[in-house]
Amino acid sequence: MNPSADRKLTLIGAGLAGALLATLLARRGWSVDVYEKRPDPRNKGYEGGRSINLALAERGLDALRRAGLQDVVMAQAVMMRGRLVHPQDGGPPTLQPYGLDDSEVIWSVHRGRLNIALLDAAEAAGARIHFNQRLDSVDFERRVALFVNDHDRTARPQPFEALIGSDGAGSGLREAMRPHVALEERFQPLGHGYKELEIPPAADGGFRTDPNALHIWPRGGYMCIALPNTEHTFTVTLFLPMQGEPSFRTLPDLTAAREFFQRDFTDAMPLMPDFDADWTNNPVSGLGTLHLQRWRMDGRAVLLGDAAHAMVPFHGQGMNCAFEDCLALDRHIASAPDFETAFAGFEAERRPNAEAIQAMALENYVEMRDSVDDPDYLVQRALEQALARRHPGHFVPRYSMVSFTCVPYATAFERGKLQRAILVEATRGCATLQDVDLANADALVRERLPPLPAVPA
Ligand code: FAD
Ligand code: 8RB
Repeated sequence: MNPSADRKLTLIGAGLAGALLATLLARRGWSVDVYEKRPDPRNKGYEGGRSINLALAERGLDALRRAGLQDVVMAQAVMMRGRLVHPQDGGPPTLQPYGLDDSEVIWSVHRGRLNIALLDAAEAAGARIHFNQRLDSVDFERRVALFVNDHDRTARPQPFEALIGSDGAGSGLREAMRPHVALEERFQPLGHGYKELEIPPAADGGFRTDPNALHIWPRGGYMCIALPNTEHTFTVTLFLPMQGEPSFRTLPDLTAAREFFQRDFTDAMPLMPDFDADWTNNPVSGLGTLHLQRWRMDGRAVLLGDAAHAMVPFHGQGMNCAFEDCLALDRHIASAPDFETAFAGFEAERRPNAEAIQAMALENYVEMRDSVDDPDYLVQRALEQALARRHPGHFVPRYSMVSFTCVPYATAFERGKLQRAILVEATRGCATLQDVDLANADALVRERLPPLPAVPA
């Protein structure tokens, strides 16, 4: 479709996906209005909350690059080379590199600053962002959306041509679509929740522990992680079952929480002088996967990002996937003859990929919390790295396909299964990599794995 001044697009939500998509569409010449329920984060007095960081990987970086935002974002990113695994006995942590070298790393970025950079870019491209405007309801018959300002309780009806739901996991557009479309919505709760804590800077202002890693304290049924911030702090997240032993339920008070941390996260405790305040003030939040069989209502509405496919956090791909959605939807809108065709093409392309990353994210929780110090896992991982070096562009570890390439998630998921079978088979009965018959493993790779298809630019 060729954009024209009288063909406007209405986006709901100016979060990470909404702000990026607004930039892409406005640059193509579409007339773009974005309605965001919260106030403008660029206004003074808005910030002051906790500093929350996100892991940015190649898919997200690729989208930012295409939007011309790489430099501004990367100027404030902290490199994470691998997992730094902290053992239970308090012994020294060990680094498991994510990739083969420093070109294969992930980046910790500040959510608030990233969102602001995206909002600035969207407005510079010509998009209009309306803050304090929550989508309340939609008259799809007459194509009018009702927005409410939650501060002064005023309501504004707005005519629209097509609505794009980038309004996150609690999407108001999804709710408005529900009575009209069989979305076949299913929320799969994880049964585990999370709580955020902080490691502040050291007395000399520096980092209290290694900044160039994603720290993991794996404890079998649960874990802590920590990501670095440019302010020399770390955001620590405890992931724990909601019920059972131990669980958020069995840590009813600060004394129980402190004992639990002293016992299980011994080396982390001295890094968190504000533990008591953080534990008391920060909420426990739930986690889960949102499955939808339909993301659209003919040419009138479409969902993307968390609104369409919220996932558990354990692959650090929610934002990366949402950004990839933005590139895809922009491309479909540009090439299809009408919105209905564009939205259908978008959903057909992205839904299988969203399902694949949702499944891989669930699997990565078990990998992170349980198997990272398991002997079988370690020998398989050693072989995986050996095969990755021996068969570049052919045997690519699943983590690498997900984090360092834009190979479709569904392809990464399928090839990951074939590769896993090779690793299990070739390491059977082997305690170390020296015991593995590499010639046999090479033969299995050539026999079972077709070369990895190139991803078009
Ligand atoms: P959001 O970014 O949530 O944006 C939705 C926007 O819509 C918000 O601004 C909201 O105010 C607005 N909105 C909601 N309802 C309405 C309404 N009715 N009307 C108008 N506006 C509305 N992903 C990664 O890739 N890597 C990570 O390391 C990572 N870490 C995370 C850490 C935390 C603590 C959390 C919570 C998430 C993390 N994620 C991470 C996931 C990532 O944040 C999301 O997947 C991503 O933000 C999805 O983008 P979105 O635009 O779809 O939704
Ligand atoms: N949402 C991440 C990874 C994979 C790390 C690995 C994992 C916190 C909420 Cl849990 C997690 C990863 O396999 O070694 N990369 O990036 C980010 C993660 O959690 C983020 C910070 C998070 N997301 C609600 C909390």
